[in-house]
Amino acid sequence: MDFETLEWRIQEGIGVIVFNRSHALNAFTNTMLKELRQVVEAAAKDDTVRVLVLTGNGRGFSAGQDLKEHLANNGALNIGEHLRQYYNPLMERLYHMEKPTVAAINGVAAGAGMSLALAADFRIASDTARFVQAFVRIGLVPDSGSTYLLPLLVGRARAMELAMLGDTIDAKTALAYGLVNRVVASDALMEEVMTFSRALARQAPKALGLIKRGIHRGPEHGFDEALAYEVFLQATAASTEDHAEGVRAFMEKRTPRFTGH
Ligand code: LHQ
Repeated sequence: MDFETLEWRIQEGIGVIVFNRSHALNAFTNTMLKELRQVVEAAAKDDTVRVLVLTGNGRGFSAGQDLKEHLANNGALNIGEHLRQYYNPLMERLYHMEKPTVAAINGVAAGAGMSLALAADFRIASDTARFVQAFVRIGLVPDSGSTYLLPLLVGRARAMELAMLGDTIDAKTALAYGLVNRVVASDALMEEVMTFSRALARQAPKALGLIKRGIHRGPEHGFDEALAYEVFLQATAASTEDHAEGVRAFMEKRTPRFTGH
């Protein structure tokens, strides 16, 4: 697959999407949003992709909506329609993808660029990364999932502060807030992300997809419902060949070889 605004490669079972509009800090244009959706859908369906990584070229992860394109198109498409048509389907596909997703945050993540990072399962940030809920700075509200994911990750008080003041926080603060999993030296970012992703790629793929479903469902439902849902998820996991292989490998004192079946 060839793209105008992205690079895409599969390496050792890890799909890597690289945003490639570095002159605009990888701000999202309509073309880029369409291409992102296409590549995320392809990655979700491709069994050779065990883990999906998202990162950016240059000094930005993504600055969110390309405001120059937005200004040029103003009137042609209202914001609500823009979100429904471009952002929401992308975010839904990324969030619900039944394989692990890792945002490798190489630089500034602003507005919907930050929302996209929040929709991944893991965030590994370079020490040069910055985060800004830029929406309020232009009189807008957080979109693309931030009103839901930000308070889940950092708690309501901090989410309110970030969303209402629109201040920029650095990687160290993001780690203290629980917004990112790890902070690493900028020149080691992709190496660390690949090591982390290889560890995920060695696990049983169906189990990871089911774990994600269980954890996603968790907070909106009560404990008793979680117990009942775990019964369904576990029965599904237990019916896989990978489960049988995992038990066999344990008995034989060897590393399991998981195939995704
Ligand atoms: C940009 C952008 C950008 C274009 C930097 N667009 N060029 C959804 C639906 C519909 C409409 C509205 O929005 C949404 C959701 C959203 O995402 S709303 C939020 C949109 N994003 C923003 O408001 C962030 C705007 N950018 C910034 O505040 C700063 O650029 C940040 C804090 C990200 C980085 O600051 P600096 O490191 O100081 O970089 P810079 O401002 O100098 O930017 C570098 C270049 O990138 C510059 O271009 P130039 O030609 O002057 O070198 C910027 O114009 C361009 N750029 N963000 N969103």
